[in-house]
Amino acid sequence: MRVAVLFDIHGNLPALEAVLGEIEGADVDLVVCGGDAVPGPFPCETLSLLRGFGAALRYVHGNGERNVLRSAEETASEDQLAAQARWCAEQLSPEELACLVALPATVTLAVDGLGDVLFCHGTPRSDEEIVTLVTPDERLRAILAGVREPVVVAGHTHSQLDRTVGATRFVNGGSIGMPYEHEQGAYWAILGPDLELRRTTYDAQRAADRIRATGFPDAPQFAEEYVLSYSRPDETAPFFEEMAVERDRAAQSANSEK
Ligand SMILES: [Mn+2]
Repeated sequence: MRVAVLFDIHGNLPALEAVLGEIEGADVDLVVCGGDAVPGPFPCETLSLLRGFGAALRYVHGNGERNVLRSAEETASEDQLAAQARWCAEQLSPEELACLVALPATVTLAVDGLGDVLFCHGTPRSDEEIVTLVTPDERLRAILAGVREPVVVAGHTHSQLDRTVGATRFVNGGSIGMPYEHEQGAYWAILGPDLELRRTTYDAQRAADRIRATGFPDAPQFAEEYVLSYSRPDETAPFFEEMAVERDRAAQSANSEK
């Protein structure tokens, strides 16, 4: 079996359309959406394209889908991310929201040449746990302790990765809609029989115009930061790594106070 891996689309429809064009010729059996298809500028269109794969789609939720669902039930808008999630919740039909509720946290598939592959958004135990290119082996080893699959494919930090600790290969499939990479484009992957980390280019100017024409809160900023320009992984990884270490510290001190 051969699998196309789509993470962190974030409602960037022009980027997704470009990737779908390549999937058509890639002879894949299944498509895995690894979460954070929403929120973003084109939530309905993004979910509709994914659902077009029908029975060939496996979809695990990210923190993004959870945030959209949570914001559908809250009314206060504290910050930009909450406002974006709420706008998406307002665009989606009750039926589309119900589909998001039903999404699993992980999916395991047997892939040609790679064996059992566990797909998750952040890590096997959390859709918001952070792994970056500067995560020390010891921290990654602890995260993967108890995982039986030889390969774990995740997203969440929006930069492609392929590293191995102990017996486990940990891959980040990259982000289609909001990548932190060295070049513009949509980043995704094909699994089977090898791992192919892919980059698909698309017309950034045209995409930015389409995104700006949506009602997504701060659409011009999204277009500027993720389509017309981009941050590099060596710039973002230390920032996210620090956030992860800070969270671990907070969790430990909360535990020791119990
Ligand atoms: Mn994301």
